Amino acid sequence: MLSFDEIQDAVSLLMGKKRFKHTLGVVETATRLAERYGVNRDEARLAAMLHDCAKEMSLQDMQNLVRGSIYDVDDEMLQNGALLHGLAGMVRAERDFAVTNRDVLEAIRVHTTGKVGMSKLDKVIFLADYIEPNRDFPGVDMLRKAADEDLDTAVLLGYDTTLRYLLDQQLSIYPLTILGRNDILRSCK
Ligand code: DGI
Ligand code: FE
Ligand code: FE
Ligand code: FE
Repeated sequence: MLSFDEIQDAVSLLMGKKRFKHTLGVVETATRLAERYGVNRDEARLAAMLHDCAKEMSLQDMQNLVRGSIYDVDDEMLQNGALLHGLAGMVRAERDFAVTNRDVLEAIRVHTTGKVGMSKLDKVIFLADYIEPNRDFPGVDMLRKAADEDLDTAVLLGYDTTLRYLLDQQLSIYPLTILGRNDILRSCK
């Protein structure tokens, strides 16, 4: 069994300085949100530490990593590292970091798109990734404030920020991003 500090040291070698700093920010924010919303703190810390562990792999390495995983991957996800690094990170967390907790692995897997029926842990990681202290984009302060008040409302606001960004950049919207957004919208009503 690797200790959290051993995992942290290994993760620091898998990414550049900036992304590692982001990762530590996600750990800090996820821990705080976990306490606020009654999520297991150690699970949140571990998922946060590993959430981007595959982000700096080449697309081809990510593709090789997810080959043979039980999750079927469609072509859009397979061709886009921004979409694939969650699943690749999950496989890496399980294979190279011996993570066995399914809830932790799932939070890593879905941290970019979310999904229909997110757990509280999934939401905490999704949101922490968005609002950690090193993030700076228009609207981040509103999102931080929302995250202190209501988890679902903040996740919805995160989705809507992503969707606006994707539209502005004329990027493809992955269907699960829409399904996840509509699902959390229903929870907010
Ligand atoms: O890995 P991080 O940069 O910390 O954050 P992330 O895992 O949330 O990834 C954000 C990136 O993913 C950002 O460039 C937008 C992209 N993304 C999120 N949802 C979608 C998406 N890209 C496309 N094409 N479609 C989506 O639905
Ligand atoms: Fe990510
Ligand atoms: Fe995110
Ligand atoms: Fe991230």
